[in-house]
Amino acid sequence: MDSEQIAYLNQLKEHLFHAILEISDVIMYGDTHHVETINHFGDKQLSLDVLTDEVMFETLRKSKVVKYALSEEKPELQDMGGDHFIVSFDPLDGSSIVDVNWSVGTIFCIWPNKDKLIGLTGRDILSAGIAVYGPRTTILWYNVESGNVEEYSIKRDDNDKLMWVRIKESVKIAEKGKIFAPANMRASADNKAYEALLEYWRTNKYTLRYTGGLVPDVYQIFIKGQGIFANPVSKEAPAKLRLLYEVAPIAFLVEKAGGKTSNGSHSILDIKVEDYTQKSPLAAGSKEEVERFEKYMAENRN
Ligand code: FDP
Repeated sequence: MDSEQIAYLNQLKEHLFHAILEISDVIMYGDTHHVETINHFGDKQLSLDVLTDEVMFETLRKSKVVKYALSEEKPELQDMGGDHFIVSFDPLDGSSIVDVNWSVGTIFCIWPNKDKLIGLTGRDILSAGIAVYGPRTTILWYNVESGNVEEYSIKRDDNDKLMWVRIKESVKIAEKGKIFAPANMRASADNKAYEALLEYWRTNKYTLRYTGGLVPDVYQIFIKGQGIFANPVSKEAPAKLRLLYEVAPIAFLVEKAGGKTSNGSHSILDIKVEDYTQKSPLAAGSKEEVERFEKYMAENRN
């Protein structure tokens, strides 16, 4: 990227980070119901999914550097009026666990503006970020200048204003690690490879760390610096995770942090975008753990 593009990207980063503060506020004080409701005064109350989606689109419009944006909620190109980037995002991942007050997140992915995303792969991604709304709101972000995945947290400045502070300069994922997050476990009923892999993790005394929220379930791998998140599929339990809004940005960050990703046979970053609602299996984390995942999937194809 040339210095002009980097400056535009940094401008976009500022806006996106601000959106995360706004979304954090919406989650903290917003309505956690999934359906549109009418409040006491007859006002229409929007679901958190819709509210957070609006925060993101509004932010991207204001940034003035984004040509198109699309989200899990609105999976078609929306014109944002700028020139330089296309942004795909999931404004609120984990909407089925927000009501029980578990950690949820936002995922965003910045692509070059080539008028569309069809035909691109994860190798074209310029940068990406994931924000987790837990006891603290934090962000993982890929810094194009340093080539590092960084972690940011919120602090208050002397005037009590919220600001972002970088708390880790370079997040790295080790080659192996005995933490596992087994998503879509129902697939193991008719996917023998997954059943065998679960048995491997159990008998080798891996530590189970799974919440059912993709963002916290993946985020832990960056912070603990090891482990595997696996979301294999089966005939009875097909893919649910979406390539553009979840799988590709997460894979980009994992691989930039030194980890590995797979759809069962190759890196997620080599999957070509064919449509804006495409789904994919996902394994991500420590290199050796993801290699084992691939080996099991290859040996036990059913
Ligand atoms: P949710 O439906 O709660 O928004 O992709 C969405 C997601 O959550 C992921 O965060 C999570 O990993 C996955 O779905 C969980 O799916 P299941 O509840 O079907 O296991």
